[in-house]
Amino acid sequence: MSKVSVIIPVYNKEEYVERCLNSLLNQTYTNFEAIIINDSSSDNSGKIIERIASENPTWNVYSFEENCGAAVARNFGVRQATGDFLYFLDADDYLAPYTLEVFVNHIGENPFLVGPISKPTTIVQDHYIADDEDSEDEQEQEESNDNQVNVYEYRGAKKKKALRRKAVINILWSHDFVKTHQLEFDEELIYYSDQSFTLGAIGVVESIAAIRVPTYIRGECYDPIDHPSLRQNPISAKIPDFLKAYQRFKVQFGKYDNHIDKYLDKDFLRFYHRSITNTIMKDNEYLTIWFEPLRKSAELIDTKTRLNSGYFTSREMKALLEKDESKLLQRIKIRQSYKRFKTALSGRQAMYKEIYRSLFLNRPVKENRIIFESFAGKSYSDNPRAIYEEMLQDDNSYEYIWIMNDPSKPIPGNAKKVKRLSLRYYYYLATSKYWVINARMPGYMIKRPETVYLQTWHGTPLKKLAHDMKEVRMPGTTTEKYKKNFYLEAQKWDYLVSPNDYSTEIFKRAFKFHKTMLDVGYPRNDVLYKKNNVENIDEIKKKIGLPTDKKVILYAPTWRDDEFYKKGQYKFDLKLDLEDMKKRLGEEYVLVLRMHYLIADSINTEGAEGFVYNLSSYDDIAELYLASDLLITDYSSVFFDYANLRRPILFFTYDIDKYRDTLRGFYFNFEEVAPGPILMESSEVIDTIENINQLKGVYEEKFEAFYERFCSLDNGTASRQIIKRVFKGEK
Ligand code: C2G
Repeated sequence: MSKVSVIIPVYNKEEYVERCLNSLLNQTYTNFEAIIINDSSSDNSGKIIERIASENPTWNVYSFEENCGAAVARNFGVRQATGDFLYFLDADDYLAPYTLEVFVNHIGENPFLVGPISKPTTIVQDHYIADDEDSEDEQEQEESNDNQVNVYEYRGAKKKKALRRKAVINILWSHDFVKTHQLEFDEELIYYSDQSFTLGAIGVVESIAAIRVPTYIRGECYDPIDHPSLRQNPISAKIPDFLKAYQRFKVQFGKYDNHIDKYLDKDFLRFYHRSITNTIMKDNEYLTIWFEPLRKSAELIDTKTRLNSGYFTSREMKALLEKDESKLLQRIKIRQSYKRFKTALSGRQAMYKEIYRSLFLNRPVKENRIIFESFAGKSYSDNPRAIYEEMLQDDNSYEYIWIMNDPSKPIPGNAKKVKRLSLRYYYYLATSKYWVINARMPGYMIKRPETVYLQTWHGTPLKKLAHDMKEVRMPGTTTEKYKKNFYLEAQKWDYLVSPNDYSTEIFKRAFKFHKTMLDVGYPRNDVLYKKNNVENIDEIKKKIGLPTDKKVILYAPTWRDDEFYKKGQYKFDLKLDLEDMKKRLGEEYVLVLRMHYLIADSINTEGAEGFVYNLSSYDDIAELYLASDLLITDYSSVFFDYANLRRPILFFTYDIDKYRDTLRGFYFNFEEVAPGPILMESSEVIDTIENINQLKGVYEEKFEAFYERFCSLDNGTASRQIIKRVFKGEK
């Protein structure tokens, strides 16, 4: 039985390293030694490693006095290894239980065997069927084909495909092969040292063997802002290392292998286009810093490849060779303008964006112009609406702009209604002094230094927000992307409204927001204090079309991150039995259904006609709060606002375990804090409503504590206070 040496360098990975080591402990193949190199971590990684290793005699931990980097740590690991095979694993990644077994069983006579690097969302089987495992039942064999491991060979030109895989992880290496060819990591390199090892290997083999079963999961970085992984570092930090690597690899490997040489040139040109020139355009000073290494690199490119690299690129390479810095900059600019021009012609939105960037953003900012937008134009509602309507009370000379998906909708006052994503939308965004917005803006929106961005947000958080979420599982994004985009957005906010001290603390941390917090309560709740009387409520009911002689139940649940059609369009599976509800409560009540704005499903109300009012597209939920006698909700921030009315709240939380534990996580113990009953079945909800009068006494104490914690800032003056501070400059 061959022995594997698993080499794991660790530097400040306290949040990940336990998962990594546990996945090693769970290996079905047990003849391995773990070589863990603590590269002078300053966090708790060392302690975690020691604890786990102390229980496993074949695990060796080495601690460096000072931080030396992954290349040094791995080379050190290789020198300690006593196994027949070597395998590199990173501390923030982890393995399927069968990984080592699959590799050892399939490497055969190959000097190394390459496996794929999989995403954290990959479903890993808990076992695999070995090729030689004979199954008597043919049908079972058929079904298990998916789990079978095939070894693929890449030869000749196809070998290049393997070159694209730069990382050294998830490859089983014959130790003898590594020794014979003296493969090692270039300690001069920080980000690209893996390739010094892999290129050395690829250069000396005829063919490359690979398997495709998911074996190695690359963990996501939970904090790409303050604790980025190596890969997450800004591109400007990586560029000098890349250039250095290119120059070294050309001499070391390119000279001897034509495939590698060509690959390196192409890779350099791709990187030059994608990363180097874009970074230079953001800050021209980089050009001066990188000019010399860039020129040296250009000198190394194969002449034919350089001349065939396209009109723009070959001219830029020429300017480099001529040592003409300003000519190079000029040529990069010409290419980029051409590219922008081409992109602008690719579609209407692309054209608008280009006009926005090159024309509108150069127009003067209008001091008295204010933009309002609620839920990305979906409705005329929420905090922006409340602030706007309060401003209308004043006699002032502001020019109000409302961004809406449907500008034909009537709204009070003299605001200009502008269709979202129209050309005018871009114009007004570019030229308004103030933005009053309750959700995130598209990332391409540029906030000018003169613009004042008042972000009102849209709810007290129960479910974890932004950077407080460890992993983000939403369609169309990754944890890293989501958190980076969120960060860039929140950096643009000048003011952030907070409904209570509890939210203030969370917002600061979860949004990494350090500018002015307006902790004054929620503008959208002002109306709950101003209009909570019989006349106003009857007026609202009439406006909505609700009967005034019946009590109103409002059902307003939230959305589920994992139930969706596509980005921004979520499913909702109604678990309330409407027919039963109508039968038992219909005499006394009507039911208002109010789905979250991200829900795309239309709800089937068959069998409950006359009892159910679907007001999902009604603009402002605050009016529905006022019109209702009690609320049914789940994990929606709706209940924090509704509590201002001191009316009964029922929590219909049929999926609480999944929601709390696997989707988002909560900020507090929901069951303990909730100011009303937690119900799992539709029938329980109906039972509770039938006995609604008993509820008040039971929940009185909890309710008071809840009100004190979350509602005590609200008193009907939030909008007024915000206007004073943001628009009138008062303290
Ligand atoms: N909302 C609504 N109807 C619903 C649910 C929500 O009109 N059925 C409105 C409410 O104003 C609510 C807001 O949308 O406060 C936010 O909805 P949440 O369900 O709380 O969910 P989310 O949009 O994810 O925002 O910090 C708060 C969170 O970010 C929650």
